[in-house]
Amino acid sequence: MIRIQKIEAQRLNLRLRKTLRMSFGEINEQHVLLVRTTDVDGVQGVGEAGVMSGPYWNADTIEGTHAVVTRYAAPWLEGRDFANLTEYSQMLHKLFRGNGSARTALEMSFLDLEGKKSGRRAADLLGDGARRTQIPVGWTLGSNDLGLAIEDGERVINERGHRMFKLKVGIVEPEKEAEYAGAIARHFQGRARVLVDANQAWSYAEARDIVLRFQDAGVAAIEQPTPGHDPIAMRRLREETAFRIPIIADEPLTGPSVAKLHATHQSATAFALKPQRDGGLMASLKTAAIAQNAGIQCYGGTMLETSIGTAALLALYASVPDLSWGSELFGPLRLDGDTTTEPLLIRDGHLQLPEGPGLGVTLDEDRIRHLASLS
Ligand code: MUC
Ligand code: MG
Repeated sequence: MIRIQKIEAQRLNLRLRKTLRMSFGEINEQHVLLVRTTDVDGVQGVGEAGVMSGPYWNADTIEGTHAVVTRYAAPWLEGRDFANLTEYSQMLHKLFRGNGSARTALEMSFLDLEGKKSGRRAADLLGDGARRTQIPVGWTLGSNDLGLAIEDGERVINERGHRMFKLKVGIVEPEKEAEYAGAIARHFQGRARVLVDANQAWSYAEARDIVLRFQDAGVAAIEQPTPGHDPIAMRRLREETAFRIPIIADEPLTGPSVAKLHATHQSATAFALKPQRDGGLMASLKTAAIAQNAGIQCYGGTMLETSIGTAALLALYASVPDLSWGSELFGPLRLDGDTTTEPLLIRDGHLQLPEGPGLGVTLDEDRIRHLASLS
């Protein structure tokens, strides 16, 4: 039994090393809420949620996330006993609705605490325990200068051995983007596969033609080409255009019940997992189980976490039944600052599961203080 003494939240402000362009606009900032949960024995667990600037990718804001943790959750959790993360997560569902970012940061910090108390790795406390000790991690290439993107791709293959590149599309004319993606796919053929992510850019009518262009360009998969709220329309698009290119669902998967609907209608080949969007770590585990039962593959998504959140997602993705599409856990490499003393290790294109209990990371309080002082 773990009795919670105190839950504290701290806001950190980071910048992206390079502008992230998506179909809906440019992102340069990452706002992080660090959550620390301390039990009556003085053991502390840590978690985080990151919001890319404002409520642009989804509805969450850093201010709302902070308010939910400190005002609507902490006072009801402090002083209470919980046997495990499952019980803790059930309590969070009684306390507030939605707010996947707040739920994720709270669950992560409880998971880290539970691991530290029991001497077990976070990955062993999730689902049926760790199924992998490393997971593939991709890298995003720039979408507007082919020469630079190829140079960057060669550099990171050399340095870290990535075997998957992601390109953001839905930003300029689709014809140009398909041509660009094709040039990258051809250049790295046999060494790295190329995924494109349209972040819901195109209407269904537009997508019919566009998706086929990316298929012909040799792209390995396309993430969220259309607005995702209608699983039947997503399925119809796949059937009517008879395209073979795998579709990864992302933005619409806002929880296990929605994931169930998408699974029933077979709206996608794969589901991107993202606890902040799924509604927490436990919700992501449920989404992964729903995918497995429906023969849908999984992809380990990111919301650009620092090394704390990345370690938690690594534990989650190490424990899910399927991870056919690998992951995009490159948050710490894209952020101008970090929260831990040591970076997570990437070896031969694979992020390595740390050995230590809980999330297996050590906080760097000086770096955290610095990030908290930035506006
Ligand atoms: C997404 O998949 O839409 C965060 C980082 C990134 O590359 O994309 C976003 C999330
Ligand atoms: Mg996406």
